[in-house]
Amino acid sequence: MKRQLDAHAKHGLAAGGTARPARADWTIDQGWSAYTAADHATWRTLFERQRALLPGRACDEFLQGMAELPIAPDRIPDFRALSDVLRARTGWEVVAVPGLVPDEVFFEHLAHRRFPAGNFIRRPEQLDYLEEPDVFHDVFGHVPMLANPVVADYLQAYGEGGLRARRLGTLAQLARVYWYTIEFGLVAQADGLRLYGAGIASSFAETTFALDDPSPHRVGFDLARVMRTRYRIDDFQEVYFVIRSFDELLDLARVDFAPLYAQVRGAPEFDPGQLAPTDHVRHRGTGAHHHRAPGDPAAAAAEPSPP
Ligand code: HBI
Ligand code: FE
Repeated sequence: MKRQLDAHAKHGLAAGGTARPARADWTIDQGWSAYTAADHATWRTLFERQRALLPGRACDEFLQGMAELPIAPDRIPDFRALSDVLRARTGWEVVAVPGLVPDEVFFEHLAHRRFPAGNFIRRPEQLDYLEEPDVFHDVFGHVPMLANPVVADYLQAYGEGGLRARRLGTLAQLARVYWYTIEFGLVAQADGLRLYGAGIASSFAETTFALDDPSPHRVGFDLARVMRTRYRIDDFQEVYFVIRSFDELLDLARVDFAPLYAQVRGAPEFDPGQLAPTDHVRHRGTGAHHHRAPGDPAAAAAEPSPP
């Protein structure tokens, strides 16, 4: 199964134990001039195939952010130029990191409106498979939404909430909220469902799977429900949660999670493909993608196609 694994795939393994960063906050220089022509060509390939899919699938805010920021097909963006524009819009900047960083370092950056982005780009043979977030996932997937004031505040609140959740022992619950919003969120627009999650927006195969495929459930977002829902890191999601508008994220940035953690603690968890009786089900998935038998010829057809 080829797919883009996200940051959380190696949750906790980020620091590795061996690597000792030169700077305490794990930032490095992007090293923009060290990118090769092949690196820029990989960026272009990834960019062009997403660009063809996103109109009508990415939410208006994503497309607007992309249009306003210096993110273009011809080259990997220079984080300094990108940060100059982003800072003027929402006070965020993009800083370079070598890959996954420890949770507390990640949260500390977000809490200060710094988005840590991998400076490396995947190899050409890895267009659809990646274990750590690279510059395409981080910049193409995440940064356009950071030009939106609501998402900008929400992500900062997530960073602050992450530091609290570490102390409370509720990191797993908080990480699910991040996963099902910032990474794999859908939003209902006037003309239908659109993606805003970076894990979808940066994945060629999941872009169509999340929106067009009958297999996954699409369920109205509910905070306590999401906190109780496990997620897949090795395949497409079995369920996508749909916000009605970005005002719902704005509420999330303000709500005190502590009473919710108490409510959720001890409550049964949901498997990714399981529906709850109280769900607002927008689309009941067939589950065909995840339930197919290995070697089933129909399954092969359901595989994401290579680039
Ligand atoms: N580091 N660079 C990077 N990017 C992430 O998305 C990231 C991370 N470290 C930890 C982490 N994500 C998650 O495990 C937390 O959101 C829970
Ligand atoms: Fe991500």
